[in-house]
Amino acid sequence: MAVHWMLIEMAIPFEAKLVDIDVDAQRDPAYLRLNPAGRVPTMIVDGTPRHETAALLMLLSERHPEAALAPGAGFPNRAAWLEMMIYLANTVLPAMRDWFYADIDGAPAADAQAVRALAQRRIEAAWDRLDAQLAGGHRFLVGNALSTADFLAIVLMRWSRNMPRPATGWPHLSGYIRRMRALPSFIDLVARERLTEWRNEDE
Ligand SMILES: N[C@@H](CCC(=O)N[C@@H](CS)C(=O)NCC(=O)O)C(=O)O
Repeated sequence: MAVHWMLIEMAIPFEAKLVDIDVDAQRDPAYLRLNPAGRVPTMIVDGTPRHETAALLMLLSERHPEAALAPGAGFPNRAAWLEMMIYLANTVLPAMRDWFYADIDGAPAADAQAVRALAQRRIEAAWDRLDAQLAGGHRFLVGNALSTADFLAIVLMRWSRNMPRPATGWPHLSGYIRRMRALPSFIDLVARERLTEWRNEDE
């Protein structure tokens, strides 16, 4: 979803193909040839399949500097951007994976419950950190400009919508989420993916 959203935001031509994980399409032999881990997303760039959401967002921003979705090397917010991207990819995404896949990834039921409890603590700690980041009138996560980090963060926040404490419950995250969901690219994304939850009009 984050990659799809950023492609729409950048208004560059692309072809999207649904890999429906609800019917295990990620384990289809043809898809496994593109992504042997059997995970989504995969983005084919110049004929080569590429993986890992955060890397794909960073790659897109690098290949399309005119979209200005990442501070370039040597710019003042470069370090903060790298730090935020790695934090989201390295800390928040794995905790989300643990929350949603504790059973599937192999833990026995009792252990899976403990894995999920730890994941929940880590996810809520992330919302604390990101909420603090947005305090004081900051509109975006990095340097007050829209960046790849916002696309990834908002998609992660969306995943928390049915968790015990969704990200929308944090005071600064709530306004940030509303602003990001009002972007024309998000509205377009929601229409293309036929999403019916977590839109501004739903809350
Ligand atoms: N680190 C990978 C994680 C990818 C991932 O876990 N994707 C999930 C969907 S959000 C998936 O493919 N699930 C299906 C499965 O694991 O079978 C990334 O950031 O792209």
